[in-house]
Amino acid sequence: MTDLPTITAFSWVPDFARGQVRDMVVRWAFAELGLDYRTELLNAASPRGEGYIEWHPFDQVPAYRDEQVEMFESGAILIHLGEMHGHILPHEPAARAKALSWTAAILNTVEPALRPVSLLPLFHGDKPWTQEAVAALRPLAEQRLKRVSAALGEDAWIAGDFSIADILLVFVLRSFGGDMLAAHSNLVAYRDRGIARPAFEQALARHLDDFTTEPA
Ligand SMILES: N[C@@H](CCC(=O)N[C@@H](CS)C(=O)NCC(=O)O)C(=O)O
Repeated sequence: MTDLPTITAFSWVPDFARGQVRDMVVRWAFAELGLDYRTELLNAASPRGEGYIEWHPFDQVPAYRDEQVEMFESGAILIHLGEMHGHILPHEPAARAKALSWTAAILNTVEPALRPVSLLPLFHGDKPWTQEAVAALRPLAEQRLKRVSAALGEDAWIAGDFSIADILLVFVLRSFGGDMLAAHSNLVAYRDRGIARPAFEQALARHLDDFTTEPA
């Protein structure tokens, strides 16, 4: 019998973060592929345990291991899964290049603009500078969403057939889009189409099931 691939996740996070931790995207990819995995559950209070930093240099989740490779960074893990198992990363060069371009853009261009607008009020809502900072950062986030909306148009998925780029984009829109998404009905429909996929629902159920401990 071969060992199942392993991904790391937390055994507890506060309620607001449940469904938003990034092991979600790896679980979703596995569910799309119809493949099984095992989880190694870590305490959300860092440091996570002896040796983990050698696996994940930033002490975060998810990390990933299979019989051949050990990895960290959810985007890299998704590319690896796509390369190993197809389906969620097209084989044909032009389609693959488009999916990979969007994968990088979502992580490097879209998410960094959206993230502070969504997270500053959550984590620094009590600070005197938060409102001003969010007001300053919001135009770039809105501009990025406008470009994503224009690129998607009336298509079902961002880069042709459903791919790892959609797993990441749906995750980012769902986690960080906030009230800015309402300006783009195609992005709202896109996010809802993504989270209506049976694989997303399976991944979410398993992610939530793994919260098995109380706060440290
Ligand atoms: N860029 C990383 C981000 C990973 C990340 O932010 N993980 C969070 C959970 S969503 C984490 O482990 N946070 C705890 C910490 O940073 O100490 C990825 O996509 O894998």
